[in-house]
Amino acid sequence: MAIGRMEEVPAVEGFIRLCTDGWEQGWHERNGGNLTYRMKKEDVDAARPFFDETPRPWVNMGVQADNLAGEYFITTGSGRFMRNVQLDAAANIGIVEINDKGDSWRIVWGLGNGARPTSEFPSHFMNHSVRKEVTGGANRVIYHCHPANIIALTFILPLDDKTFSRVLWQSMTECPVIFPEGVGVVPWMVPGGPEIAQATSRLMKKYQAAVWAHHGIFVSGPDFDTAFGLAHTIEKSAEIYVKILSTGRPILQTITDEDLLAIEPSFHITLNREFLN
Ligand code: 2HA
Ligand code: ZN
Repeated sequence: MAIGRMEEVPAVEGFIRLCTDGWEQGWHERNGGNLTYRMKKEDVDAARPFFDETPRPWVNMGVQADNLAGEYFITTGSGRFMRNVQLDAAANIGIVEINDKGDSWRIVWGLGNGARPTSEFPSHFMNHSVRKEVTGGANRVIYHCHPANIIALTFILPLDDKTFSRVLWQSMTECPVIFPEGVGVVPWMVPGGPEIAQATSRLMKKYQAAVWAHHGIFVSGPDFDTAFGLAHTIEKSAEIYVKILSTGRPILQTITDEDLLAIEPSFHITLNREFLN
């Protein structure tokens, strides 16, 4: 059946579904969190019939990436609420085109009533550039959300990559398989600014995910399922650890470093040796 509206374009449909899933998890109070997707050529071809007749003016981003020149992104809107995306996509998300210098965007669809791309667009953009490069073009999704348990851990654990990676690996057996390189940790920084964008993109050269202290998580992935699944896995593991601590009982046994290493051959992974004792 022919596609009759933008919301039926598979990439847009997947984008909307992730927004709804994140809202249902309780990760997107008010306007919290944001999502961007770097479209494939076939996505752009499917979406183009629904683009506005005239694109809106170019807006300089203050960040630049050669490897994103000419790309199209689906993005949530600044100040828009994830819970509303499923009800009115055109008002709450949109599609932007990047210019041939890789330093400006213009809206070609959606973001109605004067909305702009997410306040974290510079962060997303810089991280798309890094992830596109280190994954040979495979990475397409950047997702930021505010899950309560991982945020809670940033108040009681030292803010270093090794501590967080080990706690997450040891609280749920699938974690080392899903992120064998571990996770990065960014200390508290002003949201939406260039500093948090740069600090995160430094970490995303090594990791698929970064924890933002007292704020949330920032994940990447090749598709919506994988990126959402990564956030879901990290938060589930954090929730288990918070529950363990909440019992007030001493930890009698855990997944040891020996156990972690024993996972490697069956799952064809290599754990980050910096995080093993
Ligand atoms: O979109 O979550 O980090 C609102 C935020 C900023
Ligand atoms: Zn946030």
